[in-house]
Amino acid sequence: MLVQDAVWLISLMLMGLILLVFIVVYARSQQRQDDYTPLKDRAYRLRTRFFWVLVFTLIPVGLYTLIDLPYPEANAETRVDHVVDVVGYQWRWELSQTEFKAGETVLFRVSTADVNHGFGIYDENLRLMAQVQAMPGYTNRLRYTFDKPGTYKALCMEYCGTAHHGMISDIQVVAR
Ligand SMILES: [Cu+2]
Repeated sequence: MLVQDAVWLISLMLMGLILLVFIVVYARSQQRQDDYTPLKDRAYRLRTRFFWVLVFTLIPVGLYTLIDLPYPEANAETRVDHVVDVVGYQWRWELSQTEFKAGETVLFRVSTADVNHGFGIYDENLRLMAQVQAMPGYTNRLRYTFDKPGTYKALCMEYCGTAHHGMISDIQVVAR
């Protein structure tokens, strides 16, 4: 398990705990010290409270499943056609592979040999298709599927010195 995943899980659990405290406080706030309410009314009240607890529990769970986190499968190394190592240098990219077939999914493992760079994949019209930060000491993963054939470009997206603009690598995607 990655450190980020563990931190995310712990954060979720803490958020859940805080939510639980809120629910308990809310439920208790309705209580009276000397309660002479008939039993059937109390049972009804309990049912109402139970309903709200359920709603407040289900809303976050529902939202969590609905939210589409960016690059959801970036960390999985399965179901990719190629795993490509990318290293940024002042001022060039080194890719272990630069030719792919259309429709192939590539997992880029991006790092840098010196300073921070930004690894951006652009299509033929220089439209940004995917990007990830290149950081010293880290390997950031970027999963991208090349849908159309053409000459893509890898550009640096983080100003990294005088020849930053020259960090261009071609990525060839040929038709199947
Ligand atoms: Cu750079």
